[in-house]
Amino acid sequence: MSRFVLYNAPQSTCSQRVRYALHAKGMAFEEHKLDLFSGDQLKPEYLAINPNGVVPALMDDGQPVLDSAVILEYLEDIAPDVSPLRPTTPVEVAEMRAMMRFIDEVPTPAIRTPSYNLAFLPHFQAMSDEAFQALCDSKPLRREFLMRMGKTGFSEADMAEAMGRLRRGIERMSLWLKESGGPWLMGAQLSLVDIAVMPVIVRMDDINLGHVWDDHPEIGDWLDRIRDTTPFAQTYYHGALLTEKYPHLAEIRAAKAI
Ligand SMILES: N[C@@H](CCC(=O)N[C@@H](CS)C(=O)NCC(=O)O)C(=O)O
Repeated sequence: MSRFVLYNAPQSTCSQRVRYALHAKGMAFEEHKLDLFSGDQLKPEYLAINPNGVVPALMDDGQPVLDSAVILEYLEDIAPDVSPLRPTTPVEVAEMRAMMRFIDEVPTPAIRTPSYNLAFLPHFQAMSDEAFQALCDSKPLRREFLMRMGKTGFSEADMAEAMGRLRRGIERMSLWLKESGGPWLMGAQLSLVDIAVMPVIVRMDDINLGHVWDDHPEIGDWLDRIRDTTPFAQTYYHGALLTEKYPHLAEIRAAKAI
């Protein structure tokens, strides 16, 4: 059995961060794919690993390490010299962590709203009110989020708020690229900041929200650049994009490309 076991889901943005970092650092791992719509993340055996009932969870020799941003830092802590993804001076590390906090406060939670409205909602619409409420109640981390969505989806106001946050995320990335001189968000080296925000940008592009950076071509260039890295293809295997699972999103995307 491998030292590292990753409990995750192909399309989960938080899982994609961790898959990318593991591949970038050349760490072999055993992957367990959970079906989030069948409730694998809420089964007692998984809750014993992660009481928050979300993916990812990384097991290191049987010891659970939880939360994608924590896991990214953990991988650096245990293998700082293998393909480093963190700067070395305390000031730069503090700067990197502040950037990651911004990502986790602003764009990362915001991407869930359009993802649910545009892709995941049908999974809930056929449920009875009682079954839906029971599902909400069973989620340690996402109870209120799901209740706010309800069976009819997030309101226009919620969508507008999420789009505003995503826009602010794009503007901040653009500023970081300008300040650091690129090509990565902290300058010459790809870092945990790039990995932390990557799934949000890939998801925006996937669900046809790439127009948000029409006025910021440097974001499109950054996306092309990270797509060209070797760990990207290993992370985004078939089934990791929503357009690969939800045909209606692929149709919208194809229509826009004409
Ligand atoms: N802060 C946590 C959030 C994890 C999270 O929200 N995971 C989502 C997938 S990206 C999940 O497992 N959702 C399952 C659910 O809502 O039931 C992390 O970064 O690991």
